[in-house]
Parts: sequence; structure tokens; C-alpha cells
Amino acid sequence: DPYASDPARHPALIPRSQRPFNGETPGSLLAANPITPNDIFYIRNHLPVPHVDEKSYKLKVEGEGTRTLDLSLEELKTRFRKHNVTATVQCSGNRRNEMSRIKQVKGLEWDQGAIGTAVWGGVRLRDVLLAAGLSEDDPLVRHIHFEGFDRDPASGEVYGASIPIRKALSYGGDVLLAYEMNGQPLSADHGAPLRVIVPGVTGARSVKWLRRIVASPAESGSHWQQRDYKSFSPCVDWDSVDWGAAPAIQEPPVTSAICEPAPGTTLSAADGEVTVRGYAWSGGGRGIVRVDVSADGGASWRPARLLPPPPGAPQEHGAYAGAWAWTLWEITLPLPQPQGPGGPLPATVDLAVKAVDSSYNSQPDSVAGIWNLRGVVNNAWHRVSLPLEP
Ligand code: MTE
Ligand code: MO
Repeated sequence: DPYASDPARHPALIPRSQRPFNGETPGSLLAANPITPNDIFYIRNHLPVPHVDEKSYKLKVEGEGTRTLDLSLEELKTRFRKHNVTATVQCSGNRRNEMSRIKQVKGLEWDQGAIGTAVWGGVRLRDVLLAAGLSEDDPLVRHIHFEGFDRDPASGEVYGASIPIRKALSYGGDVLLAYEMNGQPLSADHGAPLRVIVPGVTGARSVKWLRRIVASPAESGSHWQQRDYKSFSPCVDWDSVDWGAAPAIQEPPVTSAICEPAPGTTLSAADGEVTVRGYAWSGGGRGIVRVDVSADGGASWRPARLLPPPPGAPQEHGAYAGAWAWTLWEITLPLPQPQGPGGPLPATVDLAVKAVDSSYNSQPDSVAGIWNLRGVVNNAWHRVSLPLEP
């Protein structure tokens, strides 16, 4: 069993598969922490967890326009300046379960918890690429590939992904080779001893257990870059899909979700009000300008209070760039009241949330128009209907 040596996981994680292990963070724990604690941070593994010996570890940097580097962890830590970046990582499949309710999609049935925020510590990818001699105007290099130590036991394929050179070399792009997560060494599940963190980009590109970096004229040929993590028109099915026809997801669209109250919570009109909490986040470092919450299915809206950004993030809301971390929000809304004793009440309170990012992008009102066979980038209004009692 190639999964026999996988690490133990925190019991609070909601498992979505066991081999490989995938688990998400319960909503209440997301909303309670601007920085997600390491042991409850969602885990998204495609393959068995590789165990990499930190002492003999070498990172290889090679490819077009570079002279090959082999760097030990110690060399990485001593030759390059350390940086901390507060960044949210979200899986492209976050909230996939809502797509399956319309029409079944292929993939893990994530609710809204395949997302988390940490202070990542490491060295800049840019510094390492420049040390390998890569020139910012090299005409041939278009993409930077990342390869993991994890390998498919059946096919032998290794996990890999790539990002465009512009992001990889950008000083303000903050791409990290991280060895720390919230001040702790990376755990086995989150990519020890070294992983990539590509802030503002979908989680699939933040390659864990990093073995090799390759500069290239072309995108990564990996399955996960070429034939997964892409979105298509709702009419495209598994027989008609042309994977080459859509670009790999990099920056995800603005999204938001309700984390509290949890689905299934019964509200009591006698309480008079309900407090709703959640997160909002956008790709590309676009900050959150506003979050609107509805208690009547979207007929009327009120702006939520945006909580202070997590430590290390830009401290004003709605920054145009470099806002890599989510914005937590909360709002207390009045509950419908019976007109006189025993008067009629709606059976449910239909909560909905939508966010606006610093490019004034907002979210579509329903899943149907963005449904796609792989169930990715669902950023429709997040809706939670709760039963209402007198
Ligand atoms: N890197 C490797 N080597 N193997 C993987 O399976 N999963 C990717 C990415 N990096 C993956 C990987 C995906 S799809 C996501 S969403 C993030 O890691 C999840 O990171 P986390 O498990 O630390 O939350
Ligand atoms: Mo993912």
C-alpha cells in the first residue's frame, strides 16, 4: 500500500477521500481564524505523500537560459534572503459540490473549505532564478515548471505544474520557495521540506515537495497543467472536451462563502437576528472592496463589515495589487418576524453572499451558467438556506 506511510491527520478535517488523502477545513474554523492553523489547513494530495530526507535534499534548477544549480536546504536558507508572505491558497475545485447538484461533475466533492491562509516563510523564486543566471529578457523562456517528489505508483507520472515567466520573475509577484508555514517547518502533508507558493494563483500551481525547477519555452506538459484544472462551456462533456482549447487556470475569479451559521442550523425568529460570517478572496492580488449579504435569496442586500486583514497582508482593504490574503467578514441581520402572535413566517432564511474585488469584478448569481465538466472555479453567489422557527 503506497499510502501506508502517509502522516496522521487532524480529526477536525472533513475527509473527501482517503487514498490519496484529501480533507477540508470546517467553515466555523475558517471564519474563526484570519490565519488558518497548520493542523486544520485543508490538504489536497493527488498521490501518496513522499517522505523527503531534509539532510540529503537537493533542489535542482535547470533549463533554458540557466546554469544548473543543485541547492541543499541549508544553501537555500543561507544564500538567499528570507521573506514572509501572507497568502491564501485555494483549490480550483473549492465548492465543487454545488456544481454536482446541478449535474454530476468529476472530482472531489469539496464544500467551501478547500481554502486557507498562512504566513509562508522562504526565499523568493525570483532570487533563485536570477542566481541561476536567468535573464529577465531572455527571449526563449516563457514558463517556469515545478516538479514534485510525489509519483503515481501506477503510471510513474510525477506531479507538476507551471506558471508564466512574468509571474515567476516579478518582484511584486512574491512567488516563494517556502520552507515555513506560520513559523513552523512545513509538515509532510503541506510539502516538506520545500514547496512553491504562488500567491494569487490557484492552488494547483503551488507545487509541494519541490524536486526540480525548469525554465522552458513551453508550459508544463503535466496532466494537471494540460488535462485538468481548466474550465469549459456548460455544453462541453467528457466525449467532446478538447483540453487544448482552454488555458490552464492561473488567477481565479473573485469568490466568497458563508462559513457560519453552518448548513442545517435552525434559526429562531425569537432571537431577532442572526450573525453571518465568512471569507472573500480574489486572484491576482486584487483586494476585496465590498461584501454584500442577503437574507432573502438576493432580493435585498446589506454590506458586511470587513474584518482587519491578517498580519503581513496590506492593511487597507481593496488594494489593487499584492492583496494575496482573504478578507474575513461578518454581519448581523434581522430575522423575519411574525405579524402578530402565531402569524405566518417564511419557512427558511435564504442567505446569499457576493463580493466585489478591486477591479470591480463580482460574482455570477447562479452556478448553471458557469457549470463545467471538471467542476472548477465555482464563484457563484454562495447560498445557504436555514430553517426558521418562531
Ligand atoms: N503539489 C504536489 N507535489 N502534489 C499535489 O498533489 N496538489 C496541488 C498543490 N500542490 C499537489 C501539489 C493542489 S491541487 C492544491 S489545491 C494545493 O497543492 C494544496 O495545498 P495544501 O495541501 O498544502 O493545502
Ligand atoms: Mo487544487
